[in-house]
Amino acid sequence: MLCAHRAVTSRAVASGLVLRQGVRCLGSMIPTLQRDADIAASRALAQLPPKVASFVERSAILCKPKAIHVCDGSEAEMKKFKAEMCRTGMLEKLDKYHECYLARTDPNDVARVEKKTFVVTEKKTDAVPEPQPGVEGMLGNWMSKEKLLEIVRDRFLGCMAGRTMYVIPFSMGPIGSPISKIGIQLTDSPYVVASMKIMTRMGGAVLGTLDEEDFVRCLHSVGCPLPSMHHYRETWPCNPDQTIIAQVPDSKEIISFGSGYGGNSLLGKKCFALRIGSALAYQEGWLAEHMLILGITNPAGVKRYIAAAFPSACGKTNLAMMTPSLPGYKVECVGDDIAWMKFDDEGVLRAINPENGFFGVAPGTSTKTNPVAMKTIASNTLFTNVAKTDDGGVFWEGLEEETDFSYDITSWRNVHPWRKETGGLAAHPNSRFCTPASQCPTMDPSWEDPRGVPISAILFGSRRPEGVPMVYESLDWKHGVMIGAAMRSEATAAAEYSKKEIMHDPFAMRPFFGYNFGLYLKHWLSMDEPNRKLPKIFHVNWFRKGSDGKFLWPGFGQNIRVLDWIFRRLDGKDIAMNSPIGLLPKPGTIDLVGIAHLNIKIDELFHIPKDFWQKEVRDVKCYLEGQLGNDLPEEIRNELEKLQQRVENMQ
Ligand code: GTP
Ligand code: SPV
Ligand code: MN
Repeated sequence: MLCAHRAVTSRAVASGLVLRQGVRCLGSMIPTLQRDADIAASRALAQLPPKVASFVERSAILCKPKAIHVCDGSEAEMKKFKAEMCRTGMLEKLDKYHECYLARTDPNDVARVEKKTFVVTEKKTDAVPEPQPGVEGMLGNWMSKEKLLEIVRDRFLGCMAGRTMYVIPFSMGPIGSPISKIGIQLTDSPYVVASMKIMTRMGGAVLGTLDEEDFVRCLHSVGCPLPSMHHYRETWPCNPDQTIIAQVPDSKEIISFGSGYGGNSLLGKKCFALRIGSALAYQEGWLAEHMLILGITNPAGVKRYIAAAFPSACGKTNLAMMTPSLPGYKVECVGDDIAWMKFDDEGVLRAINPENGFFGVAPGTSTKTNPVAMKTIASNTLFTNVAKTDDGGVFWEGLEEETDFSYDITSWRNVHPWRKETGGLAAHPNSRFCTPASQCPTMDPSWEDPRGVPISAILFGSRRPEGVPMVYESLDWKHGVMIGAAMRSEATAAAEYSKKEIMHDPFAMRPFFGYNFGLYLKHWLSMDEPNRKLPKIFHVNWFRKGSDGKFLWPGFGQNIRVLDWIFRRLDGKDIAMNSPIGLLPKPGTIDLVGIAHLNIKIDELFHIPKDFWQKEVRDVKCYLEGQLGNDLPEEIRNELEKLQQRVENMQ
């Protein structure tokens, strides 16, 4: 491990990556303005470690809040905040359940905004690859430090006027674990405070373990000083025209302005655990990935762990919480969105979930598709942009069969009574539940083990309506890395794309890379070292459609049939056969016992049309060569060439 670490670090330096160890430019994006005696004397600052106090003070002088509140993370504090939000109309209590609330956002602030998300580094190529001439780079947006400084001075000056600045100490990973990392988020949104309380380990206890030289500084504002000067939904302040989400790996800073929603504002999640996380992981020799982690126990009682990277809204939460339809199998959840993984001294890849809650897609979740999630969210849950029933319950598309329609419904856009025939969607397609992981009845006993759980397989998967089989296995590690690089998926409502186009989304990380994707690929390839037990890599697709436009596979709990095949492959069973794209299940080796009545078209699910794959390889090659130019590793180029040859030779 040590020696791999050194190799990675020296390569990082050689490649000119700006994450120089030992060089710190702390707080560099927050300008030093004239001291404010009132703020300096604030009692809030006195309780903080000096470097945290200094970060808060500088930020307060810039943002000019009316008060500063250091969150202790207690239940009493949360109760107070929620009551206050109910009073102002930001939250509505859902009387049908215990301690559940609903927030409705401004209709212009409903998802992550990828086009306004930037990685800020000294050199552009530290953050994003240099595309071939004439090609527009699609693998992240770069901004210079100078430009960000200008934006911070411009947008943040006085941006919290009339509002409280909340100081949120939080830990990604269990408090005190050697793998965990600490952040301090400043925000003027009480909704963000309540959400961070669920999603992270948050509060005063974190300060006790804080290393003053090593915490991530996160500054967030909804960008609406009071009295209000512009238009937004009164109960959901935001500033969509001025929104920016910037991460500065060099100084471990995150600066977010204008949005109160999801990954834009809960800065521990995508900004920290993935963008800053992946940059640190590169530097330190580990992996920060957009992956669920699950434990699976087979009928013989053997247990393994699997990590899976699917793009946003492509099924991670549902797979991590699945209720297996095959008798004797048990699936347990370690995490549903993010994995931090590192090879240990025995050469085993170990993974932790840095989060403490789920921020899950609501529509499609039901007792039929995901009973575990339904149990998890039955109390202490913050819902956003779902619809509400007149008896104080929630409603969204997918809950029709378990909803009493004698009560009227208020849609996410506040239309009451909402009617299906005329009202459009009741819930926004990216509406979410924010709920504590500890409430999930299938949490894995080891989910908080600081050593992490041992990973035996990595799955890549996405929404592919055409051409891509339900499961195939990579030939080896290099081929597997190429499969990750070649991922594409139908766009979803999790970001700002409105059409259902098929987009490239390497490793399900396209919106989340914290450094140059060419280096990321080399980093993945470098994991293949002697004495390591590399996980096997698979690709899965639950979303293939037939000629009638309907899904060919029932999905959800039935996906265990695919996990069962994968499990048996991990045991070395002879159930796979060669194909041009990788190893496919031999006929009859996917267990379909008990679902004959569903008339699954299994041949269609595994068909690999030559013309489709000829085009697929061409598109992927063109994309990766165009996007990465000289940064495309030779190994990946070779893998693509070999795939192309095999497809050309197909009958
Ligand atoms: P993010 O939280 O955005 O990262 O999404 P995710 O990857 O966790 O996706 P999630 O499990 O929330 O699923 C997104 C949508 O896909 C929901 O509407 C689900 O109901 C639906 N879905 C999940 N798994 C399946 C499946 O196996 N088959 C089908 N047809 N739909 C699925
Ligand atoms: C995703 O988009 O992948 C999510 C939701 O998990 S958000 O927190 O908004 O990023
Ligand atoms: Mn996600």
